[in-house]
Amino acid sequence: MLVDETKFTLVAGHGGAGSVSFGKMSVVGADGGNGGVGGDVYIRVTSDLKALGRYPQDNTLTAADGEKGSSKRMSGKNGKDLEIIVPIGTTITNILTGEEVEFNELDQRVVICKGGKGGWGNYMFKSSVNTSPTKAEAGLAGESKTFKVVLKLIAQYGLIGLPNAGKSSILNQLTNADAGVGDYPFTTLEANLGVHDGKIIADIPGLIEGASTGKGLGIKFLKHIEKVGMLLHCIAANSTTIMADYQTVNSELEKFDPKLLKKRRIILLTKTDLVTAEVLKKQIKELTGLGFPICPISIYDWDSFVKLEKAL
Ligand SMILES: Nc1nc2c(ncn2[C@@H]2O[C@H](COP(=O)(O)OP(=O)(O)OP(=O)(O)O)[C@@H](O)[C@H]2O)c(=O)[nH]1
Ligand SMILES: [Mg+2]
Repeated sequence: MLVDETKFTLVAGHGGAGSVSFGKMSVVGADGGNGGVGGDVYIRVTSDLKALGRYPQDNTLTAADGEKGSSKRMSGKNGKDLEIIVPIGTTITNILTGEEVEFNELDQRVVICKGGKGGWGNYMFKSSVNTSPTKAEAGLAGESKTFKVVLKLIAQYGLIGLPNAGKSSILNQLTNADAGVGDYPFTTLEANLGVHDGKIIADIPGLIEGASTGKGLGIKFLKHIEKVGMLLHCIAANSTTIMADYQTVNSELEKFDPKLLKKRRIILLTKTDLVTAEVLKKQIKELTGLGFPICPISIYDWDSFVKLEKAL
């Protein structure tokens, strides 16, 4: 399942304690080393949309603590860093401060919680007047922050439409994706991504009437559309109600957020091989009134994809 929301607490490692130690020969005096620095917590950005699945709600993820210092002025080992992997398009919000960080760049890697400083060993407190101090510091705690984590898809193009309109078939034709295709509604339960000419295309599960209020799979994915550059609105040509099909999806977009209607859009009139040239002509005329470019397409017509690629 695509996890697109979670909450986690990230804790950087605690600094190691400084050591109290004395060299065997009295002339050496204090020789306790410093504690190691606690591990940092990093966030790294991946193209794997399912990455949040490894962080169940309310988990606490901790980097390793720094180790204690030891005799002969030996510093403790620094704690190992922890790397959290989030999909591109993830926003994290610090629950306490409200501070937000957006991750919109592949392979971006940032420190999100700094590890605690290691404590000084007694060697560091040595002076000409006191060669045998018994004092050493405890390490400091690492930063700890709780984040709300929300993923919104980032894609240049988003395929939308009623269930069964042919969205996944188009994604598969245009890109390297291998999305499931089936002759029944809701074949696609999670968004699929493909890359065409360096641009990301998202295949968004079918929207039905009531999607904006949670019917079907819609609402989970409508919010993803906010971050999509251009909509590729698929309408099946073999439907006898193409205008109503258009309106259903359009009004769900509007109800969810009227700003979605301002997005650039191309209408893909799909499965054109299933209708006669005469019917197709009539449909194109009907849809022209909507004011969007119209692109008739069929997975059995190579030329139609060449035209679509040009349009993109
Ligand atoms: N004849 C014909 N059939 C098509 C065409 N494109 C898709 N289909 C068929 O239509 C059915 C639905 O296609 P999908 O690509 O799964 O449709 P979808 O819009 O992704 O459907 P959901 O994921 O359920 O929302 C499948 O049986 C496809 O083989 C086309 O151009 N011509
Ligand atoms: Mg599909």
